[in-house]
Amino acid sequence: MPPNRRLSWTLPAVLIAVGCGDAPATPAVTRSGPDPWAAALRVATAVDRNPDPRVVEIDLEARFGEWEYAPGRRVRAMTYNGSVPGPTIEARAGDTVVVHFTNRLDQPTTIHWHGVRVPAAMDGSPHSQPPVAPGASFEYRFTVPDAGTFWYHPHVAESVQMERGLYGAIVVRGDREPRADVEGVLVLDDLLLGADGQIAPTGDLVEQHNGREGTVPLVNGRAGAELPIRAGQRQRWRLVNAGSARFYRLALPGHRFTVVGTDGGPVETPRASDELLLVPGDRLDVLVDGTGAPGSTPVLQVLPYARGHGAGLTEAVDLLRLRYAADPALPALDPPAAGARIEPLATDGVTPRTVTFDEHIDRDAERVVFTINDRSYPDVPDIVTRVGATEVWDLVNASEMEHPFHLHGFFFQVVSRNGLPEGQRSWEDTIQLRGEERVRIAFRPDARPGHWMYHCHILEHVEHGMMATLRVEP
Ligand SMILES: [Cu+2]
Repeated sequence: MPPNRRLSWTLPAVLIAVGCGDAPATPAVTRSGPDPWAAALRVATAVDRNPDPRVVEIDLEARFGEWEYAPGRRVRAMTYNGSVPGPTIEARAGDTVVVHFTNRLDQPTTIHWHGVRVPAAMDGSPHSQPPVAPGASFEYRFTVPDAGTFWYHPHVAESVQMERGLYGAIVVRGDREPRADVEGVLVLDDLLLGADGQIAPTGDLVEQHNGREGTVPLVNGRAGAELPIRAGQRQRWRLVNAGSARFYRLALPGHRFTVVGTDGGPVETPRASDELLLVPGDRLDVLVDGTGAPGSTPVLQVLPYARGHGAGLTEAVDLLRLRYAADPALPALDPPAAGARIEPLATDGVTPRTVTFDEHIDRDAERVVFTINDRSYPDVPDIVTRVGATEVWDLVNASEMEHPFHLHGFFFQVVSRNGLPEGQRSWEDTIQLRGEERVRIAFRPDARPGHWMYHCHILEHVEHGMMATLRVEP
């Protein structure tokens, strides 16, 4: 296997700094230690069977399996290659990724490469390909042009297949990465268990309306895991929200997060924050400096968050305990260097399109209906544009409930929220859309024509119609 791909889980931390843009101030070897992700939080790396260092070629199989989410606690699950999360796909920006996918489930599925700028035919959406039938195979082949943290999951029966374990992380490294002593993915999710201890079947109207929120918080598919850390150490966390409907408002008492990346890769200026918010589908790339005392055990918490109609957490929940080694503190590292320049998209003269998200209950049919511009998928008229045209969309949430917005294929910039300019420029594919909020976004489709979905990333809302198509013509 190519040596440049195996940086995150199995090698000592000293190797992670190799090739980074930030020159180490002190020899990295003095800072290395055991890999904190080696035990409870470990996620396997997808095995690359192609000797070409610029090609990552892997086998991926969706199959039923047992998911041990806590020691001795197992549920029947859907897995990629037998594990939850599925193996992390690691590559360098510009690499070609080839995935030999086989569906061993009893139902059709696809894989969507969330955030990766793939050709439309590889996007795994309902317009990209017929679903892969049980027993059938499909070869996904694309390049990964951007450094960042992405993820993969089905785009068929999402609220069943993703809830049962079908998701995995994608880590793409660039030439300039912020320096950290150790790094790893933290994929967030939760489980809702039935009386039999198994994953609860699809719920009632309230669950269909609010989206499923589980009672067992998970990090990397495990409940109650601990993350070792050392005082003074800098950890890089690649956070992915793979939950159906949970909004993760995170805080770690006594610590600050430094955000170095969002959905589309590095931010311009790393920014310190006491809290993070990840809506479903979202990613954040953060540095956590070990400002705690040797021997202490601070807890990463999910803070209360009301997202409309009584949905969301009302009390803080413990997500992950950190365990500080007794070792004396390492010397603190300098603040991270600036990231990538993000040019603002010129939008002068572009007429914004209004895209309105709403919902109602059809009492006669006893079902909830989620709409885009008053229609439900697949009856929402396509938005049609051309490669290279600047698009400005006013996302209007006419409902009280929040609807995290996801656009396939292209990163966008948030221009303003309720008319107020957005403070920090960034590239996003999934953003918060608060109740009764109006968010203006801008993007410019590059030369990948085709049909691209946009939708709410609360899985139950997608399935009840809050999805539509952007058609990009050559
Ligand atoms: Cu929604």
